[in-house]
Amino acid sequence: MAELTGAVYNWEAYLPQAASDFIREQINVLRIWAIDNGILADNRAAAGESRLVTAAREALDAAKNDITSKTSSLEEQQRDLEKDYGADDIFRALKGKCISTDAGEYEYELCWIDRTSQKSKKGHGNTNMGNFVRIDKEMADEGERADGKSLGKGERLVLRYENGQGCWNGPNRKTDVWLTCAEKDEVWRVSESEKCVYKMEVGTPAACDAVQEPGVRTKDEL
Ligand code: MAN
Repeated sequence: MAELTGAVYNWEAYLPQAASDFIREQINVLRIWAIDNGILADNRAAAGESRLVTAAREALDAAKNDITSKTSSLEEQQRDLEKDYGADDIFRALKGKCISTDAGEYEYELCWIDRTSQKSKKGHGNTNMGNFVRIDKEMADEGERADGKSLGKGERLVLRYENGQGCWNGPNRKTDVWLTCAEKDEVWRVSESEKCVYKMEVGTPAACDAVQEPGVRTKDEL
């Protein structure tokens, strides 16, 4: 038994915390069962506590840890459910994905439903341009462009990213991410209308269902 326990404890060093807690709990359950059934002697350990009590206490601690970690994962899931992922949760699938574009001194990155950032190409680090807060709709009124990458005219989804890194002598950085229907996810251009207030123009298939416009076919028509 001692040899077996030793082997299992060595294994534990290589396991993630949850797996090692699980194994320890199972060993304690087995130990309690073995003592109850007279297979293992209920010797007193150094602290004067019987093995049965030690095992039961450890099993209780393991169960408490399990409750704590499950409760925090439940809270995380509940916070996630409260987030706005748009009509039909369309942006949920894009969560965690990022797209970026090169623009002079910087590379600009959009991480869907997460954050926007400005990355210095001269090694001056990353600047947070805002954290996702909500999805709005606004009217776009822009002319055609030769490359076809224009927001065009009509109602567009605008993702708001706020409370980014503080601007020297100014507000915290924020970004409005304007979306229009396109075949692939792509950051078309980034502008800074006022100091530290950014606008990203992005083409994405995620905007095709929500926005109907002449020339843009909906999924049903394809
Ligand atoms: C950096 C960049 C710019 C911004 C200035 C403000 O250079 O984030 O976009 O305008 O800081 O000081």
